[in-house]
Amino acid sequence: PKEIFLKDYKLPDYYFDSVDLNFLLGEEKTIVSSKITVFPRVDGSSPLVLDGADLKLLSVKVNGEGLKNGDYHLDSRHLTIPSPPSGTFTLEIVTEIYPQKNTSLEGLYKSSGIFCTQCEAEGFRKITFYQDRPDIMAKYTVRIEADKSLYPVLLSNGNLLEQGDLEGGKHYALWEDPFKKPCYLFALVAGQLESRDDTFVTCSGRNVSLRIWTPAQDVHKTAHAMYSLKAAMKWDEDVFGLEYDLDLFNIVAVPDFNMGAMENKSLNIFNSKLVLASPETASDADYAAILGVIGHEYFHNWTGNRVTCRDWFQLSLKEGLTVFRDQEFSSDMGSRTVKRIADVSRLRISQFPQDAGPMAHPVRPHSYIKMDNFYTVTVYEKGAEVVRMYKTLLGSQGFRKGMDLYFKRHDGQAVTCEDFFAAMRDANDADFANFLQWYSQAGTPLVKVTSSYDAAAHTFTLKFSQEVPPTPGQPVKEPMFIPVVSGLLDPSGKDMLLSSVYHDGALRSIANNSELAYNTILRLTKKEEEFVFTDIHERPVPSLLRGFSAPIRLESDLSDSDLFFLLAHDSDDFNRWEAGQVLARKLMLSLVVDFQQGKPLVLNPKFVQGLRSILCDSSLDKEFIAKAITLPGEGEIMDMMEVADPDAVHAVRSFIRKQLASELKADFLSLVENNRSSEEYVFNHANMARRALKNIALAYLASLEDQELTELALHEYKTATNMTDQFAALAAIAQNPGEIHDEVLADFYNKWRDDFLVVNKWFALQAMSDVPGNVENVRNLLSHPAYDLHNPNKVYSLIGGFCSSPVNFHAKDGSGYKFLGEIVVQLDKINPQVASRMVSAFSRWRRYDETRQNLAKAQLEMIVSANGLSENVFEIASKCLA
Ligand code: HT7
Ligand code: ZN
Repeated sequence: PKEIFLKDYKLPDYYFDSVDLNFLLGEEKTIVSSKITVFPRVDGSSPLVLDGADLKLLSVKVNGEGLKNGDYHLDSRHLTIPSPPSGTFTLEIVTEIYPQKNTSLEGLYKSSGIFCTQCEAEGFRKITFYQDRPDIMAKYTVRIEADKSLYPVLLSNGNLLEQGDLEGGKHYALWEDPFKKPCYLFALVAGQLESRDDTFVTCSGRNVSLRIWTPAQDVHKTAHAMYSLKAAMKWDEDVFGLEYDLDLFNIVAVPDFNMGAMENKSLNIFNSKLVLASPETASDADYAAILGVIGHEYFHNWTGNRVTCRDWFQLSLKEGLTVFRDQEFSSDMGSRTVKRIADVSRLRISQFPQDAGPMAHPVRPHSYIKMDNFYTVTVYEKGAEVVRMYKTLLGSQGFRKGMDLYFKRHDGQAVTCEDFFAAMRDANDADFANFLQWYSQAGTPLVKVTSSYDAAAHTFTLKFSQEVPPTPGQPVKEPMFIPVVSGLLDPSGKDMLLSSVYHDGALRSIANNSELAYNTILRLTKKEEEFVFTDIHERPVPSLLRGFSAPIRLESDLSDSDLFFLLAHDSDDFNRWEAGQVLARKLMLSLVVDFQQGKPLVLNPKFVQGLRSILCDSSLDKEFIAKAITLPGEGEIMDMMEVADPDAVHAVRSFIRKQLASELKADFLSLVENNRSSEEYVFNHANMARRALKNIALAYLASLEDQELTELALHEYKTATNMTDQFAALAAIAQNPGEIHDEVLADFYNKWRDDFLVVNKWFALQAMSDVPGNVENVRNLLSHPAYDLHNPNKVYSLIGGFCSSPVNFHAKDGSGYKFLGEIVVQLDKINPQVASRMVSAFSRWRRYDETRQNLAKAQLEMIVSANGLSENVFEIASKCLA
C-alpha cells in the first residue's frame, strides 16, 4: 500500500468550475453521468489524472468528442487523460455503479431501502471519476431520476430547481448548490421518507425551512433533533455572528452509517442513533449526544464547508475547531463544569492512550495510508483542546476577533492550520511562541511541578519541567508552549489575590487586570522554568491547570491533604473534581500493588470521608456530585502502570466500589429515594442531574449483591417511566449474574425487540459484562436474530462493547483476542472502515504481560497475513506490530 505524505502536497494542475451530475437510480445498477468544466492552473500540457474505485467506465468525452481506448488510460485507481486540450474544456464521463452491493457504506449505497451517500474522506471516487481532493471546489447541479413509488423523495445539496413525473412510473428532481464545494460534501438521498418541518428565522430576518427526514414510523422521534438544530442555529448567530446561508436545511437519518453524521452542504446525513429520540427509548446520554452532534454538523456549515481544508492532513482545521464549537454549545445549553469533566475524561480515556501507543500521530498527521484511519480522537478531541488554548490565551473577545478575521480572509477557500493560526495571531497582535508545535508534535506532554513557600520573603515558587515522550517517527521532541491557568488558595480555602509573578528575570504584574486577579496564565515554553509569586503572606495550596487549560499530564508534589483541601474548597469546580480523581488514582494504584502482593485490601477512611462530604453538600450540582463519586476507569489506571494488569485493576476497582457502597449505604439509599423522577421526562440540566445522581447511587448499591438492594433495583426497573431510569436499573441488576439478571434481560429484549436502537443497548450491556468467560455469551449473541455484522451500530455495540471490558477482552487464555481476530477478518470483507476501528482495540498490546503480548501479537500477525486484507485494516494492524 502507498503511504501519502504531507510534505509531498502539490497544487492541482487542473481546477473544476462547474459539475453537472445525472443519476439514474435502478434496482440492479445506477448510471452516473458527469459533465465537468475543467481549466488548467497554468497553461501547459500536463495529464489530467482522475481518481476512481469500483467503477465501470461506460464513456469519456472531451469537448463533446468521444475518447477512444488509446486516448485515455484506465487502471484500478485512476482514469488518466494524458494530453487534454489547452484552456478550458468540458469533460463528460458515464459510469455504472452498484449501490445495492456496496457494503462498505462509502460512496453511494443503500440503507434499509434508502439510497444515500457518504463521500468524506474519499468516497466520491466510488461514484464517478473525479479529482477527489478537497482543494478542488466547484459548483454542482444534480439531477436524480428514480422510480416514484419506491423513491418518492429525491434530495441533494442546495436548492430544488425543478421536479416532475416521467414515463414508466419514474420521476426526477433537479438540485443546484450555489456555493462552491469540494466533492466530499456532495450528497444524494432517495427513498420513502417523511419529514418533520419547521422554520428558523435568521438574525437578518430570512426564513429557513428545516426538514428532518426519516421513515414515516420514526418522524415522531425527531422533535429533540429539531429543537437541537434550532438551538444550534441561534447559538452560532449569538456567539460567532454566523448566519445560515441557504433557504433550506435538510437532515436525513439512516440506520446504516459508519460514523455519527456527515455535514454535506445543506443535506446532513445522520446515523439514526443521533437523530431519533423519545423519552421511552433514548437515555439522557443519547439526548445529549444528539444535541452535540446536530450542533457539530450544523456548525460545519462555516467551519468546514464555507472554509474547508486544503488537504486531508489539515482535517483538524475543521474537526478540532468544530468539536470545540460543539463543546461550547453544549456547555452553554447545560452545565459548563459537567461538560468539561466529560470532555476531559474522554480525552484521558481515549486520546492519551492513542498518543502513547503505536498509532500516535500529531493533530496534523504527517502521513497516512488510508485517510479514514485518521478520523481519530487526536485529530478531533486533542485538536479541540488546541483550539481551546487559543481561546484561553486570547480571552473570549480576542478569540472572536481571530475567528472573524479567519472568515474574512478565507471564505470560499481551502486552507491550512497555519492560516487559522495566522488569523488568531494577526487579529490580536499576539505572541504565540512556538504554539504551532501542537499541530506537528505527537505525544502527551508530561509536566512535573514542585512548589515551595518562603515565609520570610513572602514568595511562593512553582518549578516546572516538561517532557514530550517519543512517538513513532518522532524520537526527540522540542518543549511545547503550555498555558497553565493557576490560582492559589489561602488556608481558609479562598482564592488569594495575585499581585505579580517573576519569570525569566522579569516581574509581571497580574493584579492590574481585575478579571484575572485570582487566576493567572503561566506560559511554559522551556524544558525547565520557574515562576515566583510575590506578596504571598500565607502558605498557599496551588490550584494548577484550572479548567484543564492544556492537554497534558500534570504530576505535582501536592500531598493527600492538599488534594483533600482542593476537593473541598477549590473555586474552580473542574479542579475540585480533578483533586478527587488524583486521590482516587493514587489510592487505586497503591491497592493494586497490595493486591499483587497478596495483601488484604483496606480502604483509606479519609477517602470515604472526602466522598461523603461531597455527597452531602447540598450546594453542589447533582451531576457534578455524580461525576465526583465516579472512580477513574480501569483503562486509566492500567495506563499508569509499568505492566498493565487487568485482573488486579478490576479486583481493586470492584473492591473500592463495594466498600464505598457499604460505608455510604444510607446516603446512597436516600439519594435514590429523593431523586426519583416525579414528573414527565424533560431534557434539561436539573432533571438530568437528578437522574444521574439517583442512578449512580443505585449502581453502587446493587454492587453489594444483597437481595434487598437487588429488589430495589428491580423496583426501579419496573416503575421507570423513561429509558434513562429503566436502562440504569437494568445495568445495575446486570452487574450480578443469576436468575433475576436473566429474567430482566429477557424482559427488556421482549419489550424493545422492534426498536433496533434500544436492542443495541441490550447488546452492548451484555457485551461489556465483567462476568468471567463472557466471550462465549458474546459469540452466541453473534447468531442472535437481531444481530447483523453489516450494521456498524450493531458492531460497535457488541464487538466494541466486548473490547471495552478489560477482564474479558484481555482474558489470560487469549479467548478475547482470538474472538476479535476472527471477527476483524470476517468484517473486513464487509466493511473495512468498521473493521479497522475494531482492530484498534489491539493497539495497546505491548503494555501487558508476556503471555498476553504473545497471544495478541499472534492475532495481529494472523490479521496482517489474511488474504485480500483492506488497506484500512492493514495500516492499523501493521502499525500495531511495528
Ligand atoms: N466530517 C464527518 C466525517 C465522516 C466520515 C469520515 C470517514 C468515514 C465516514 C465518515 N462519516 C462522516 C463527520 C464529522 O466529523 O462531522
Ligand atoms: Zn466534524
